[in-house]
Amino acid sequence: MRPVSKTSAQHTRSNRLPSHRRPISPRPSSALAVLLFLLAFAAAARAADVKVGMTDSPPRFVPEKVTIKVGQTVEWNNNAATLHTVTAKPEAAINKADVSLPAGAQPFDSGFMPPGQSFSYTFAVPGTYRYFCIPHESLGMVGEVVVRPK
Ligand SMILES: [Cu+2]
Repeated sequence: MRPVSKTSAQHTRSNRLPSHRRPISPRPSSALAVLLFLLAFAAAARAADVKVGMTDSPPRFVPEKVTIKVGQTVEWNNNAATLHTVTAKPEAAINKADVSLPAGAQPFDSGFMPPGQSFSYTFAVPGTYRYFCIPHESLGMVGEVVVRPK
C-alpha cells in the first residue's frame, strides 16, 4: 500500500491546481517548434555556396579566386597537413597588396586552422576582397573573393 500512496499524492496535488494554470502544457512544444525553426534557419544560412581548399606544397588557396553574390557564404577547408589562416586584416599583412576590402566591409580572420578545420564567412558588402594566409603570405598563399551585387 505504501509505494502507491506516494504516486496518488502527486496526482492529488496536480489535480488541485487552479484551472487557469492548466493551459501551460502547450507552451513547451511551441517553444520547441520555434527552436527547431531557428536551428533550421541557422543551418540554411551557414551552408556554403562556394568551397575553397588549402594545399601545402605549394601553399595555396584552391581555387585562388572565386566569384559569389552578396549574402553568399564561402567555406574554406584546411584539407592540408599544416596550419593555415584565412585573413583579410590589413594590419596583419606583410605586403599591403595582399589584402583589400571594399569600403564598409569589416576585416575578418579565421585564426590558425589545424588540418581538418573549416571556416565560413558570409559576404554582406559587394566588391573585391583580397586575403592571405598568415604563415604563407610571403610564399604566395593569397586569395580573392569577388562579391557581385544582387
Ligand atoms: Cu597557409
